[in-house]
Amino acid sequence: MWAIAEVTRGVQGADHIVGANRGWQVPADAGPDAHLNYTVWASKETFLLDDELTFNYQRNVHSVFEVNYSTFVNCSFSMWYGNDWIYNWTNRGGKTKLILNESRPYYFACGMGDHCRQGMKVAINVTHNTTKNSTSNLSSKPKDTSLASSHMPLLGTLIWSQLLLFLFVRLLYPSI
Ligand SMILES: [Cu+2]
Repeated sequence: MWAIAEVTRGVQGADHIVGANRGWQVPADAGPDAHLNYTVWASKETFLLDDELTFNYQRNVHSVFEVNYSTFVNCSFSMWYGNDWIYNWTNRGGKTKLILNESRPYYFACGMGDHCRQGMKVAINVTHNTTKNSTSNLSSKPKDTSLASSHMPLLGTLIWSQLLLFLFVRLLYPSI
């Protein structure tokens, strides 16, 4: 049952569109009324294993680089050198879709100009889906305990009556 749920989850993995309808751009370019903030966007999403992550952006204007944590924090990378970023996910068509197939934090940033420093970066944390398993455990547990508790008093009574009988016999016939 658990295995089936996991497989289904993999097939139906949610697609998270970075920045929703605002897409992937320099936050300030979306205008002050948009309040575009990728940290806020990510905090409202739940990223589960095998979900999809989609970046929609203006081609040749922006890029999608996967970086490590310190590079993410400092924006200390250059898209022209391959030693300070993990992977270049930039797609010429302006649409990057990737599958989050590892439960770990992921860090992405744009490598164009100072876009990263301007907040064009996003950190997401992918977790393994355990909610479904824990709820199924919760629903099966009361059934087990109710079954056990309904048998328990009967078993207890039997043991106690045997013990009392034994002690009674010992009292009457101490020589046995
Ligand atoms: Cu950019």
